[in-house]
Amino acid sequence: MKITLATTSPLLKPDFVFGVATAAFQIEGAADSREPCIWDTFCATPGRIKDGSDGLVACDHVNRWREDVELIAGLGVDAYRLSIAWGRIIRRDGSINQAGLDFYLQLLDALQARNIKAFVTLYHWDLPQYLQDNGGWLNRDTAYKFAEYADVVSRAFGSRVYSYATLNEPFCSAYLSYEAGIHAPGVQNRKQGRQVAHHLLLAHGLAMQVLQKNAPKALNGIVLNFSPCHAATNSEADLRAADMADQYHNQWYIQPLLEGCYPTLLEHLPAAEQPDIAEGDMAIIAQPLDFLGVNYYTRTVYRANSKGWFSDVPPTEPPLTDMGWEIYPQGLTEVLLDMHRRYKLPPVYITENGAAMPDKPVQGKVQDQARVAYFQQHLLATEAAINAGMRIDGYFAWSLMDNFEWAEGYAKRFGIVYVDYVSQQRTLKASAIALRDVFAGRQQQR
Ligand code: IFM
Repeated sequence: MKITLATTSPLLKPDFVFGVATAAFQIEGAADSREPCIWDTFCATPGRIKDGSDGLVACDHVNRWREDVELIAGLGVDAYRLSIAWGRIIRRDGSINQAGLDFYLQLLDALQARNIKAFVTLYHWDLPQYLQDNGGWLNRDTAYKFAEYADVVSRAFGSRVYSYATLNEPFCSAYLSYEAGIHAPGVQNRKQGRQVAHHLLLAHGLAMQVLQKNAPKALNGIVLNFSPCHAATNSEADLRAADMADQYHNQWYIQPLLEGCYPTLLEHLPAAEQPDIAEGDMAIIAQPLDFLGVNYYTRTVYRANSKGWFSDVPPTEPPLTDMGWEIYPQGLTEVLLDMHRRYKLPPVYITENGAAMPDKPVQGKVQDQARVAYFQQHLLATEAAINAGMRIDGYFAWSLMDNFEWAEGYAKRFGIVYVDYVSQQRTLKASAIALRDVFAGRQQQR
């Protein structure tokens, strides 16, 4: 099966950026050459990770980065999205780990030598444990520490970086980590979740000021995840529940950035459960953005619950991915056009999109046709948003290769490249070949 785009597709225009994405903790390994992070602690806590695994070796990328850069270049992408491990750069005593910086500098140089744009995310969930020991994201001071880290990185990397994202999916670092308790550090506390969200957004605003000063030519912004929130029924209660979920899970993160305020839902929360917001915070948060990264995987359905709040209704009907997430490509067009209508947006990049599938190599090949179909449908959904008048400048497949899928461990495979975790052999799946063909066809037209 191939991925087919019409020759007139806006995705085939010369400036549209195609890339693949990864994140430090999920692929790097080499944990002994960085500070421990909250995910190391979480992994070491029995019962937290489904397969009992950890990120100590992962895809051994720190030792295999040369091979991985060749792999990326071989796909014919324009860009590679990676994240930096904070604890590989700043030690517990506050000193700078030059070896950690050098690792990324070599990687960035190798990408630049191959004309691959580096999209660098500063924080993809791996908070150094030494900061967690001091309160982590509940401590307002962590936001200022983040700006210092952004300063060190952006000075060291110079012109090697095409784009910086401050945070990846602050919803996950706040809600999944502090309310749902399923991500590190595994807390279940509503007030804390909201406080963490606020401090993350503050950290973003402070770091944006640093990035615009140190890297004014880079595209500086943030990556948020979105899921359209649909009502389980047409009842007034369920429709209201879906609207609350949308405010809480989607607008809570984008509205402060673009309009300097939280959604009105905040005012309806009990005072004791509202975040503390210091004078001037919202102005810091609402720094102008050069781009907004949008991560999309699925939609979510909600019903009203007896507590006047909302509960999600997990999907049961196929098509589902191996994560149990509904395959719902039209939801991507929906969230994009919804924010296009609501906000004055900067240029948008789809910074993550992909699917976990139960891949198995057969005679050395991985025929992940369902993933090929997933990409085909979601590329068309992106195209539909552009054709409806929205500016979207790029699309990144999640993920370059199979990796540590957080609380799911290594059992869920999102890669377009199959990783054998025993031999660390990488094998292109059919989806990688299909995407490579799209990119190659495009090069020929240029
Ligand atoms: O693997 C994650 C990634 O780290 C952040 N976005 C969602 C992906 C799939 O769950």
